[in-house]
Amino acid sequence: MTTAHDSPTAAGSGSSASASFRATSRRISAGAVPAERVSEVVTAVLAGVHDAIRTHEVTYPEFQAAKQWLMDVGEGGEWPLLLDVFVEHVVEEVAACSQLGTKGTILGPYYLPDQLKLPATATLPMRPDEPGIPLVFTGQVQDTAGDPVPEAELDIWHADDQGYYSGFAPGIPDGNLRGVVVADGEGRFEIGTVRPAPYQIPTDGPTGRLITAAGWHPWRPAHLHLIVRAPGKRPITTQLYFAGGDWLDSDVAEATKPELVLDPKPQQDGRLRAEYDFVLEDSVEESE
Ligand code: MBD
Ligand code: FE
Repeated sequence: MTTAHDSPTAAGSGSSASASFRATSRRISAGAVPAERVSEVVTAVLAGVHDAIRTHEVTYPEFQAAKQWLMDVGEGGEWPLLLDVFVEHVVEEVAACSQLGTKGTILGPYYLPDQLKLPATATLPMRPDEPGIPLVFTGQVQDTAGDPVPEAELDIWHADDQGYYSGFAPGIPDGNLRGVVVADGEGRFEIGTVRPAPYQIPTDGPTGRLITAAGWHPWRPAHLHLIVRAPGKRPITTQLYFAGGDWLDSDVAEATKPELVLDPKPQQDGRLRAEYDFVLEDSVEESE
């Protein structure tokens, strides 16, 4: 548990992602996946590990250090963080290879379902003194023919001006900078928020220790997370980034795409304004 004295950078964010994952994801029961599938995928994963050991002549001390670190990842509750940062982008690549319309990218560990429903023109829940540059995010949800999609929902969440997520970093009110915006009859929306800061993987947990040990950097570029959904449409899970922002070309989670970059411009009232139109394809029947 975190205390008031902990910095919100603490491994707290990474470990509370474990509790959130357990609370929100369905468990696949043993036997639900055919043995052939388990065998072929696990054999391939192990072959990759074996190959790395041979190629790099991994030693006993290195093997024992790896074991220790893997135990720390579990005990520190950082499996969701670690896997979403280093693996999810390839799962998304495979899942989305047939998807038309707006590009998707990874969900990440900090989504929380069932947030406040808001009208098409709305301001996300925020503290009275919420730090950061005010941002107006506006646009339209369309279908692949370019027609407006009524009843579209934009489930949006993002880090604050310090890079911290409500529900995961301590000291931020529940639901801060999160909401489900219901677009108008023409699929249009106008969302008031503040510009998020880049996100730093907590440096004090096992994921951060790996990053430090390898000499990598722990940053994701600033981003808005969105799930855009509408009746009869295939939902998209995506993120939008900011042109010219730090780490845009070296995201530790490798989740940026050139189609997903906003270019906000200052308006007369001093707020930044960014526009983005989403394109949803018709949903196919459940294939899972
Ligand atoms: C994030 O904010 C995030 O979006 C991902 C994918 C991983 C870690 C932190
Ligand atoms: Fe994020």
